[in-house]
Amino acid sequence: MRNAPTILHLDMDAFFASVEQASKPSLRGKAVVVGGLGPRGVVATASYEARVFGVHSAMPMAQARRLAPNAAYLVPRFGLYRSISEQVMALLRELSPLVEPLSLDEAFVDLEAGGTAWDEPSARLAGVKLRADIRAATGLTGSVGLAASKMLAKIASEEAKPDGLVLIEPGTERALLGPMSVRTLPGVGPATGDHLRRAGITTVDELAEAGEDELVRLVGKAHGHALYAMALAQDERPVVAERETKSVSVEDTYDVDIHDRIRVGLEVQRLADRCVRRLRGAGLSGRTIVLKVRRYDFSTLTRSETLRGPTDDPAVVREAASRLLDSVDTTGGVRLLGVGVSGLADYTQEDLFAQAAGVRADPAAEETVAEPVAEETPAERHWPSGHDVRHTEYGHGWVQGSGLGRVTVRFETPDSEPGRVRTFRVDDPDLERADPLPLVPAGEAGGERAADVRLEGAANGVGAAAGDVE
Ligand code: TTP
Ligand code: MG
Ligand code: MG
Repeated sequence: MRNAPTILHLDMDAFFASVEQASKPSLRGKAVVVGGLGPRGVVATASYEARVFGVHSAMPMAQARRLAPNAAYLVPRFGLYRSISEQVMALLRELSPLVEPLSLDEAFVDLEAGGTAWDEPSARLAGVKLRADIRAATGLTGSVGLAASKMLAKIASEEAKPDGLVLIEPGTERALLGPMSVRTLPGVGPATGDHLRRAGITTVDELAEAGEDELVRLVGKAHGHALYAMALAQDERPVVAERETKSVSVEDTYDVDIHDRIRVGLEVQRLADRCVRRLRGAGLSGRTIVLKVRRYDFSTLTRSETLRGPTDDPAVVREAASRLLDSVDTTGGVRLLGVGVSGLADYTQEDLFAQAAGVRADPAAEETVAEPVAEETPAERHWPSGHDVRHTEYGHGWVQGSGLGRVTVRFETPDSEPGRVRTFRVDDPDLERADPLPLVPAGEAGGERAADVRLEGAANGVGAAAGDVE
């Protein structure tokens, strides 16, 4: 492991909800919940103001509404979140060529590889400057962790939340991790946590004391070794810019076309298992399950389904693959079948024991992202809560709610004062859907990019003073 805290982990704070607050002045400082508003909708995220009431990601929306009846409830705007994410990732790439995005709002950066930092003061300064740059470019806050390994950098950014920076000095890792819950470690989800607790292990120190052999006995060979290394704060994983492997897949061509539907189903199950063995062998998991079918006439089609989180659970992949098969007509016979997994991630992100035992860690993890809209009224479909609109007379606004033939709009923009609300008929010809406005007006973005923070200062030791910022 390196001896300077030059691995940076960034994670944006309450990302979707913060974007909504930045674009809607009337929601700043308020409880905001973003997610599926349909009957089976779940919370994607909640603003920190809403978390006070106990609302959190993956919670059924109905439960969130009971806990925080006065919060603003909004439908996600993925296109906007993706564009903000690209702005943030571009700032990270200014720091180093080695940027490893984990999701829209999260990435590792190897500052040393970029020549941006080489010791504690320069690393801290880079983190401070990055947070200021992100704020200037997007108006949003992100939390930064700095450490000598990926695992600790991620733990540090979690500790820093919200809107903070935490640097873990090399050499202090074990003392810091020791009293923490085993759940702090990557890959230790609720199921592994419970399993370890029944064996009398709740803290990282207790994990280390249990010893490698005992951990292997408890959670299996691969996971036991990994768990023990993590307990000792050993993590040598490098930051990798692009994954060389984009997907893992297996396929079989049949000498004789298969006609029997049951046989096709069994083949798909077998391929799913083989694909998962390969996936696990590479230490990966993935979010998107792909089924490939070549029919008797050589027409080839692929069907895919994206899960809420990455998996390497054979049962989950098998089920997804057979759901996909349900939508394919194979009556004329099948020449080739394939199952693949893409959208790859390190498999330690999931619950290790749940995978090992074939237990489902989190039922929501297998739910598809698609939101059922069947029970929404046509008005709600056309005027989704939170989406932007434009009125010929009143200008730019967003949908606060709709129903009973009416749509309520609040007229405000990211750089205006909180605006006022007006109600229209859903078919008002003066009202139309609009694209989101930039969160920071063009021209201002980046205008005040951390001018007062100079990286060169770090080399002279001056930069260490920046540590007081946090
Ligand atoms: P997170 O970074 O896990 O959460 P967050 O940014 O909302 O809050 P914080 O990091 O401050 O704790 O996820 C990033 C975004 O991903 C989140 O804003 C919404 C989305 N998301 C989901 O859609 N479903 C989920 O279950 C989770 C965890 C996140
Ligand atoms: Mg986040
Ligand atoms: Mg995140």
